[in-house]
Amino acid sequence: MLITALVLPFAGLTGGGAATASDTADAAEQVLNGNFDAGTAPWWWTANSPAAVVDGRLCAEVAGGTSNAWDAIIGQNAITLVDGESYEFSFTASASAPRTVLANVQLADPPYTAQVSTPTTLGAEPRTFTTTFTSTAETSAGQVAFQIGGGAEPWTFCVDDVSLRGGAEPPAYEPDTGPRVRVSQVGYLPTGPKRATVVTGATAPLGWELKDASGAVVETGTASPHGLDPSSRQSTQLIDFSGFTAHGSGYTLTADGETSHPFDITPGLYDALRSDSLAFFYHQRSGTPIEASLVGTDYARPAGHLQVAPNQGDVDVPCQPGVCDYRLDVRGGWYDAGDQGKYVVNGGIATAQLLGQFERTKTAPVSYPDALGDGTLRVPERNNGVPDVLDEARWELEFLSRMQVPAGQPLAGMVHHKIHDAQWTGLPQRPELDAQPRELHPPSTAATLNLAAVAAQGARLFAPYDGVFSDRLLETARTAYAAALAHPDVYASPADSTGGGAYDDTNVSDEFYWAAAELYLTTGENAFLNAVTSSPHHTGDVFGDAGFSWNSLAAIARLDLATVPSSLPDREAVRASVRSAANRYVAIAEADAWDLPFAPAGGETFWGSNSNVLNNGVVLAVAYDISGDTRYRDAALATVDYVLGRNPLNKSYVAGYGEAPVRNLHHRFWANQNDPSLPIAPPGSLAGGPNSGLQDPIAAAKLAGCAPAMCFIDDIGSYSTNEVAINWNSALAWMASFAADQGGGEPVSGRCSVSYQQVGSWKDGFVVRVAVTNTGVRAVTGWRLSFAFAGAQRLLDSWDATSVQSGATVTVTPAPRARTIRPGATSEFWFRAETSGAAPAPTLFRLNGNPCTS
Ligand code: 9MR
Ligand code: 9MR
Repeated sequence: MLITALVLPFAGLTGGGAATASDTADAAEQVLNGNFDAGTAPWWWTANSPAAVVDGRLCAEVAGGTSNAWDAIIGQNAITLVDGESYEFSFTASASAPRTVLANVQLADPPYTAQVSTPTTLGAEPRTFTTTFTSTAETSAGQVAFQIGGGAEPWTFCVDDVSLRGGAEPPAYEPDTGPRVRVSQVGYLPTGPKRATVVTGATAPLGWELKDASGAVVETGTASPHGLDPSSRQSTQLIDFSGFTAHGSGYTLTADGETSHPFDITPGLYDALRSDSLAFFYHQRSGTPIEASLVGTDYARPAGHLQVAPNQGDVDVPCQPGVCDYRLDVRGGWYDAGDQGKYVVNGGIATAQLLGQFERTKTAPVSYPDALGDGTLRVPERNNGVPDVLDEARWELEFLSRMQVPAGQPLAGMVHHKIHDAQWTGLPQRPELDAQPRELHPPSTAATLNLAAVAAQGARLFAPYDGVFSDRLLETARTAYAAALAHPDVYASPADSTGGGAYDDTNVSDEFYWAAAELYLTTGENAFLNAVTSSPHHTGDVFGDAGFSWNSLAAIARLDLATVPSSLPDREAVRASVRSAANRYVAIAEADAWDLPFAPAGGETFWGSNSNVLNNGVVLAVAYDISGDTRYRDAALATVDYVLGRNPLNKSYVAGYGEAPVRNLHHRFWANQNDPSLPIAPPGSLAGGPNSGLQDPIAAAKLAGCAPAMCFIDDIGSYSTNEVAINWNSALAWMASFAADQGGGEPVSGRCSVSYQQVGSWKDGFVVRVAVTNTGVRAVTGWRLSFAFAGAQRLLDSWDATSVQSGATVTVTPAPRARTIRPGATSEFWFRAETSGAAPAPTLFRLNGNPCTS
């Protein structure tokens, strides 16, 4: 970085305890969080001087061996300076050994012109320095910078009470919301719903025109006035152009004199999003190099947290003082979010949604299992014979298992709630350069049940690919569940949020339900069935209007009980409960200006709201999968439209997607806004989204008074609106996969029916008779029947057909004499299979790829 420092005389600078009284004392404060009460944001620093809040001050460990003052900087950007206005700049600072630093108010970008650049000599005792100046710059891109480089030896710089008073009140933040016609900036499926929202004062119905890329009008219509939308406090009208089904790119919608961002209409619309939203998880991997060959050079980085200096974890990690006296190897897993903590409760839901999107393809008629198969993702394990989405989930399952308290220790079988830095690191912070000590935090019942649930789900899904791993997962799940029963109320402390998030939760009845459900679906055992059916969640309302998240897991349990094949006695009631929730969501969407099936309490938005929106989409998608009712599919897809730009801010909340995507996500490595040599978040990364709680200094300073759905700012400092997180991207990935599957159009059903009957069994196996009936009007010749085993079933042999098992999927081709099935005729075959655990009959059979009734 090149800095042109204009060195001012010492005049105006006073050292000592008391600040000079000045007429700027009551003037507007331009520095945010100058006393570090809100942590480190929005302050940033160069990688060679990592800083943290210590005893209420910001302290940086400054590396030695640099030449220039500006080789190490602590700074804050986006400072507004007004030409001709006078300012008072003050701060309190100290140094571990006497040093002279430069305290600057300057331009953040070339030519970095300084208004003040004061050589300031610091000592061990904190001293307050004050200087005044009159700005000669007019900018909103000013910077306060402490240039602390240039020393041979490392030292510690501490600063507090940084203030820059004067000028005008910082200008009110005005989001650029672009054209008032709001569409999904990515586009629409030819056979799917196509709806848009116009923000307008007009009360009479507006005419609209759909234009193709050449500007030719291809469709016209009239919008429906919707009135005031409380989420944005704006008046709206709705456009429905679902009737237009041609394919193409570069379409625009025009209404009320405004033209939307361009969008596509194509069946493959969501294919890239399906893989990019999953690639996010590879990017977030800890304990392995992120390879340029898979992600490109911008995103490649060395392994983080493999105990290579300066990293202090995660291979041999102690507990927080007093928590335990053993150490654990907890390498691997995914970093949670913009921070580099690893939290079992959040790892749980994210893993469940990756496993779940794969498991869905075994039962959902409109799904394409191959799209999630081996070789579909940019992961190191591609082409290992295991579907890549399962490889990605395994990366986290291995980590989660390592968090379990070893046998022989107090609380054996319980799971440590989390592992993270002892102090919060700031931004940017490359994982491999994090020098903080890492610590295990106490075990919790919630974490233990998260492991029990996902290990049990993993056990059934991995059975066809890796029996040893599957058995190990099931053992882990059983141990965890038993430990949770023995210690049912060990809660993470809400106060435990130094250096990492708390993820506290004192209601674990939903986690108990979830773990029991997954264990039941995997084993079929009565003890787990009883725990499921006796849980208050089994018949309670688990699908809230505000969606589910990391601390409300009963919905995931219910969705799996509704879809994964099992002998659950009240399975039909469970499936009906998903449909009735979906009916309610459809009604909410019908009343909403953005067709959004989301109604948070009091209309307020909250931390991570985008994932709750998408999770309501997940419930609707499952309702569609089990019923075929396209009203559910359409309401589900509206949640994807919303995150892709059809929203009050006209912002695509998914990096790299749409015309106006988020760029400055809160992330310690994708911290381009703070350090231009670092990348922005990779395509497919989802922002947390609107949060009317304004829980970070940037949001608090810039968004006061915002309408709930507009409480969002694309600034790296706004961690309460603009962070990424594994549990948010897992919701996006689930929905992207569902949406991509819808691009293939309506399945051709009603042409076949299958009867699958177990006709004999022995200790570890069974015999099945399968009858395929042609219910269509044409003969089927050269047929192929496929289905997926839900659990550990393994095909041994078959009669009257050739059957081959690959992974979970069995593909059957007829004996030569049975090649043709005439309309109304039935072809039969038998097979034998081995198994352990529950061996439920598959519920979805496809004849030549098309779903049959069963
Ligand atoms: O940077 C942190 C971010 O990754 C977390 O999501 C967020 C919530 O736990 O916290 C951020 O860190 C802030 C912390 O919560 C409070 N102190 C200030 C931290 C940022 O400087
Ligand atoms: O997603 C979490 C949200 O529900 C909480 O309100 C918030 C504050 O506790 O924390 C969120 O989780 C953050 C976690 O604490 C630390 N890593 C980043 C997570 C996403 O911001």
